[in-house]
Amino acid sequence: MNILLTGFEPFGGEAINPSWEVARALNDQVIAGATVHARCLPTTFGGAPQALADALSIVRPGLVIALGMASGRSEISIERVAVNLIDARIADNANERPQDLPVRDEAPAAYFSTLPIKAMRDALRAAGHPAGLSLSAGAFVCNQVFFELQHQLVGRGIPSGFIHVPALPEQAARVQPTVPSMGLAAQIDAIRLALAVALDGGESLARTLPDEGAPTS
Ligand code: PCA
Repeated sequence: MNILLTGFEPFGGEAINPSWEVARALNDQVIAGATVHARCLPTTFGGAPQALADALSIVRPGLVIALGMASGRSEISIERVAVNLIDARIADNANERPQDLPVRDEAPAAYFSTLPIKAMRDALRAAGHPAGLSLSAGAFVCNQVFFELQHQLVGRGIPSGFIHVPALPEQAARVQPTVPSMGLAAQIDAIRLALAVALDGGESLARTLPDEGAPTS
């Protein structure tokens, strides 16, 4: 079984995006018998949906988690809902700033994550990772990709959803006042565990973790 794990290229003037650093660190890892395929999506409204569609058709995943960075969040943020709205607060990497538009015409107002989000949150917390559920993935490219992901997979029975990760310490250190941050190693451990729980449908951690090296922190 293949897992598609996406991250984003840096945006908003940053030189690094932890979402891609986490995804690329997990690329080719085998988790509970499933292989992680990492893909980096462009942080552009014009390019991200097609890049996602291409990744889905090449990887043919049985599980998809898209990652993005949310500066200012203090925990691993498991998103519950994607909304059919684009309202960019800043310019994307193509210098576009679309506002008050639907992600897709003639699509529902929102889609829910189809991941076992509460089991994921509980497992992350039990393993010592700050984690929570979020009711908004924003209205920028991350929400667009989350909405596209749920739309493209509707009715396919493939669990999919979105997780926002905090800024890295080195990013937080450059902002005054500083924003919350989480080190890359902890983010990687947390997302590896999130994938294991998602694969398992959240039923039994004991069955999925032993061979794959549960996070030690
Ligand atoms: N975060 C942005 C887009 C890319 C990313 O990593 C967002 O939250 O929309």
